[in-house]
Amino acid sequence: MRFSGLVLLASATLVGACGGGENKPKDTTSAPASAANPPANPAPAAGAVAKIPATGKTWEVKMIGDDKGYRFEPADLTIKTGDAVKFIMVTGGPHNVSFDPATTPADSKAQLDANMDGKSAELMGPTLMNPNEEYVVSFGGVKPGKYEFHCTPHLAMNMKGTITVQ
Ligand SMILES: [Cu+2]
Repeated sequence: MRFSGLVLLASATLVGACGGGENKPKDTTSAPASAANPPANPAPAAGAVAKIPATGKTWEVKMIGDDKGYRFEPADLTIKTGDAVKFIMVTGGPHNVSFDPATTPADSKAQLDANMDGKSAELMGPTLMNPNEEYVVSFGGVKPGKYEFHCTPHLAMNMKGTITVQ
């Protein structure tokens, strides 16, 4: 099977040379100096933090709810800066992973938040409903410290864990 390259040339040459008669507006009032239009500012806000992808190992944490209770397995994990943690929905959802803004180390809070895709709120990952759904959090640029997390729907059932970054 062979494809011959099909090149679509969209030649958008506008031939509308409109040299129409000059229709000067009557100059009865002098045009006011143009109001200062605020320039569009596409630049990100100062202090914005960009996501830093993981470069190290990817660890796995299962999210489980069964007759033994609701839990992360393992609940406590030690990783290195630049690793990633993959949360896997196994049973008993919906689950999520939510870091507590009050306990997350201040010097890495913005970075961790920036590293989380599809957040529902600050430091709160999306809700995983179905078995084998995954949510990966990069710890790129996240400094050493202890990061406490929980599952929002099952916080009252003590579905909590910690990630220690070395
Ligand atoms: Cu849960």
